[in-house]
Amino acid sequence: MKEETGSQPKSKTGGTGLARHGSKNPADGQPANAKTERLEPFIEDSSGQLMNTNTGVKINDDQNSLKAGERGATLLEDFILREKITHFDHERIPERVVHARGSGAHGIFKLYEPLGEYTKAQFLNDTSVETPVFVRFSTVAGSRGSTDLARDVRGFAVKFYTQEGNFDLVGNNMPVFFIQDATKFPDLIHAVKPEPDNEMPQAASAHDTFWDFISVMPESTHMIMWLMSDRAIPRSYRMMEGFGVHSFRLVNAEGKSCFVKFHWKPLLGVHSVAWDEAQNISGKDPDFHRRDLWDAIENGNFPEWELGLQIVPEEDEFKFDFDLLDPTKLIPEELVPVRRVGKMTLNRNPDNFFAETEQSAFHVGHVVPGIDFTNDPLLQGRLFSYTDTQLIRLGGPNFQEIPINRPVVPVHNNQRDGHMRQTINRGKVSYGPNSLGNNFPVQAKASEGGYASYPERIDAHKVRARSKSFLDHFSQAKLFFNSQSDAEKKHMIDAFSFELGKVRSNEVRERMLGIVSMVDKRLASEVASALGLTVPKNPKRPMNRSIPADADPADYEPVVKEPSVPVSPALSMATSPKDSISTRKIAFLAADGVDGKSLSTVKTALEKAGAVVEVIAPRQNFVLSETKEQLPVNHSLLTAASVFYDGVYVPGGANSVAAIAANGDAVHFLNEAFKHCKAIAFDSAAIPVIESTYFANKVPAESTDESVLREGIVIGNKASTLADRFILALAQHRFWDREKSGKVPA
Ligand code: HDE
Repeated sequence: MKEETGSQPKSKTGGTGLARHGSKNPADGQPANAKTERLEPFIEDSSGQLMNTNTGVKINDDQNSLKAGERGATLLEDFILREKITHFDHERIPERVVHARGSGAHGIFKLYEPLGEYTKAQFLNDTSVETPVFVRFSTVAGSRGSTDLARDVRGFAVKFYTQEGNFDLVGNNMPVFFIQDATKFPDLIHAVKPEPDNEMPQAASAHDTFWDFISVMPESTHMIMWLMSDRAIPRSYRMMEGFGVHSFRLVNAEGKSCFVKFHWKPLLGVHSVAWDEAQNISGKDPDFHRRDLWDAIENGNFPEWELGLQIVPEEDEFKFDFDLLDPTKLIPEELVPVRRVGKMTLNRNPDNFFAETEQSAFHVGHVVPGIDFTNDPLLQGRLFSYTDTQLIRLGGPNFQEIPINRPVVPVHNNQRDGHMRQTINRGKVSYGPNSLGNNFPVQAKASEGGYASYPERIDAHKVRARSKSFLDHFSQAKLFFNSQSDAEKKHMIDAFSFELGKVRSNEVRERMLGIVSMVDKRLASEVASALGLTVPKNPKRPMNRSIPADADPADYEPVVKEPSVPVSPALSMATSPKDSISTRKIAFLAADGVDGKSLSTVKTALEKAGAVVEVIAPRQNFVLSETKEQLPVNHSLLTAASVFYDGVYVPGGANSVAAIAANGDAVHFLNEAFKHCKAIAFDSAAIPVIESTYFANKVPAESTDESVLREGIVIGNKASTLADRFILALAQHRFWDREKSGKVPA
């Protein structure tokens, strides 16, 4: 059939690739590894192959260029050398202007219940379908090679390859944004990127231009609270929430529409690291999140999220005391609960970072019938930006033909040619209407799945203006701050103190203190005291320079009001479930002479509970147990660091204990784990190690369940009981109360 020769490649199995992609593995009922069939025609595997050029000529000597004599000049004639070097010279493409640093993974999405009441999107109606997905997580500000652990927003972009075309949910790990109008985005990004004169600092918001901009943009206040919270330093991509941010529309088969906010809820809970830890990780393993995601998938610990929807009936648009179209606002879960409608499982790492992760092109405008937009002015601007940016980054208009971006359905339209066109369109007809091609490809009726935009009525003046309903900049910032636990609040005070501490302009710092005082007086005064400044007396009118030239500033005066609900527990990570240690990484510190039983009983128990145990010793390869058995070692104290782990255990064995107690790196390891509020366990025989730590006086002579839940430190002489208590402690993630007693000088 001529019309079937669209851009969708045929797989080796003859289908269009994804028909069996991600199907269940009947043996264990688990989702099968996201299959590569969709990408099969593009996969190159060199094993067992002879080397050849890009034109297919076999290469005889890949070690020497063609020369005039052994010591002679290289000849221009050497087409093999020129091809190789030319290709190499052009290996890099421009990195993304934002979200340059990222990591991707394949997976599947499975729906729990049909949602026909709200949307006609097929993949949200058919519970028997497993929709393949590709997900890319990212930071925003840093370059492609920057650290994963920067204090930053994380991108959370999901491409669903549905049978009705690709749907991209291009979200973040925070539910709101810095600005209300797309036109301010280039300014925001210029302010946060390294400063243009000296290109510093890399992947950091702690500098003058960022805070200068924020200090005259009160609309950023809510987002700044999120950015200064621990949400900006996640423990893992696998432990982050995701948010579509804007209000979108769902439209059902009858054409009825409702508003929707999209959420991703991680099944491992939402967890973060400590700021000092983040900075350490940035030095010791800048690929920490990338490695964590990769390793988890390689080990079969497939990360999972539930898709959540907050649905607001169309008629309730004005029911809230904030504007649903304002992207600096969230809908508190207490007002509209999040309904969990399906699950995403990431189960396959990419084969090739560049071809898949780097070349993936997400676009908030990639929607399918049943999903539509609202007039959120930030969303509207994004609808332009994402295609535009690919034209330079991926080099032309055919980026949708790159394997990772292709839909799973064949493409038939009259678009032709262009840079690097892959599709070979047959026939003479590339226009419509036509008669020579029987008018094919023909438009699809709505009943045939044709996309019809929601016919929202708009009757308005053409103006450049900000809606008055967008002027409340502080109420939800307050809601966020008030909903945090004491430890989370303390971390925010520290984060503001650090970030503004790195700013050199006192004017900027003071303006920021004024803005922060609109959120919480104590927050402002504690930050002011860390900066050696005072909170401005009359911060009622934070300076707002985001005002049109001819506007009356009174029209842009922020509205000061209280939040719709006083607190929202869902905004705090302290309320995240703490009942599992699945995939947590635990370090065991051991040396020659370790008590093999004390090590293996606890190891087996932790692994049974889903944790990953690594043995760390003064040297690589192995330690000898008390009974001279060789026990494998994963890392030496030189290549490992406490910041890579969620907890530490010191097994018994007199010689091992003595060696660990006398080893400065091992003691530092423990002190640092204590400082970062992690669960720590000791075999009772490891008392000499305890004595060489800073926190010796915090370790109870004997543990009880209560002491463990309070202190996070476990000691015991019965390995099985000790393991149970250690599991209890590890599941709490962190014991932030330790910070109250002053910092450990680790
Ligand atoms: Fe983006 N954004 N953005 N953004 N965004 C890009 O597209 C843009 C915004 C988000 O893993 C760019 O392909 C504008 C909000 C993610 O490949 C670019 C505005 C949210 C990613 C772009 C926004 C996002 C991007 C850069 C304001 C959360 C990474 C490279 C109107 C809901 C996707 C690219 C990936 C990437 C523009 C605001 C999320 C330039 C103009 C709000 C996760 O097109």
